[in-house]
Amino acid sequence: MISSGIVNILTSLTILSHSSLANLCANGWTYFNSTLYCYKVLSNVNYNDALNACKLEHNATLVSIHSDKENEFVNDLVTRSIEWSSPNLLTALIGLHDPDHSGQWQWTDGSIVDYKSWGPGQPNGQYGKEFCVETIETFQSEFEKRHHWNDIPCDLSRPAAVCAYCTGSCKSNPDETSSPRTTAKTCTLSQQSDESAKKWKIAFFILLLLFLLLLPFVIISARKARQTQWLSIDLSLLDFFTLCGEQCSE
Ligand SMILES: [Ca+2]
Repeated sequence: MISSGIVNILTSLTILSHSSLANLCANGWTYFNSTLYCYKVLSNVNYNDALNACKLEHNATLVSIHSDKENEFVNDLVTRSIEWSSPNLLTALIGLHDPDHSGQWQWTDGSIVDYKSWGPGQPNGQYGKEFCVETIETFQSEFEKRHHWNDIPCDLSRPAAVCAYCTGSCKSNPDETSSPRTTAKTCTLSQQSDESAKKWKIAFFILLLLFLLLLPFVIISARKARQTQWLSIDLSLLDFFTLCGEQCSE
């Protein structure tokens, strides 16, 4: 019983701590704890409109993707956010582009291009004017799905686009004018978030300490209560026989 109580306290504090972190994102944005970024899906936009719309909220930009895990998260978020008749045609703009038309792909947030997930035969630069990128979650079967990127014309409107912003602070601000860009996509919790996490830890240890300090008193009180109960029963029996006297034996 005691161990289950401790587990319940730990579970509650963990849930509260996680919900506290999730609330770091503004309303309508989704937190991803692997990157500490908040993500939001826009609908029916081209590259420039999406970029401007992202920037209006929290100075966000189109998402940069740096791992299979993040790629999967982004595509799943798009699928969950946009109702579309055919999932294989639900595509979303991401922040990869070729602004110089030189074949050197860059992320709009200035982070280094250290991960790619091009589909078969892509980027193909069709008609020599595909300088922006969409991602698409293709379903090979009920149990198999793949995430593919495809270069497209920047003025082409797509069903979705994904914005992202760091919940805390980036390690270094990307220099929009530098070339090539070498900034890693790193996001650390802000000082305010760090302080919040520290407060939760302190509260947890105080509660745990109080629990452990009070535990002996609880056990002693429980034992005393049990002894008092037995004593009361004994005295009641004694009183019963004392008061009844001869009448009870009749
Ligand atoms: Ca293409």
